[in-house]
Amino acid sequence: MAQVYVALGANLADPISQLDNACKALLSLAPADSFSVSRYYRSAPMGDVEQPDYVNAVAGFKTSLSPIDLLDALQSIENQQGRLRELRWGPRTLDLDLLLYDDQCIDSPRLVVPHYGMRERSFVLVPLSDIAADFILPDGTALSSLLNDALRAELVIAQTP
Ligand code: ROI
Repeated sequence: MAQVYVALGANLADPISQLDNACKALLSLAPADSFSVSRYYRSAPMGDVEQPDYVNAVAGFKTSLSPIDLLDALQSIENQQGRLRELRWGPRTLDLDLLLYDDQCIDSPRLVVPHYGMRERSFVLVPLSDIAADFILPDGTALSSLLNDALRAELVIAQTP
């Protein structure tokens, strides 16, 4: 079975319940003893669209689904929870992004793994580090160094003594 990590995000229609329900649905794809989920984090929306704050988390589990079958399963959970085809960068009831699938690198029209945005997004890196602090990406980069860079990028040096 493959070890996979999925990012969860929601900012509409009671985001915490959206994440709770998504976790229940994800659990049904996995052996129960392989499933873990990070704490839920409130985060300011990334992007220029004015919208409510998000609640973000990351779940990790083992699955025997292929990457594309897993993507289909994630999209069907999003749809079951009322996700509409919204604006790009707009608010959403539930977003499930496949971040990592074992140490595979996938670059196909429907699926890019590792997920393209995960390296810079603290709302993905921080929850991932809750459940996989020592994680090393397929290209050998340590999660801890990405996290350090992402958090540093949020601050600007005003003066060096
Ligand atoms: N911003 C935050 N903070 N969290 C998200 O999950 C998220 N998802 C998105 C965009 C619109 C990029 N902004 C986000 O899809």
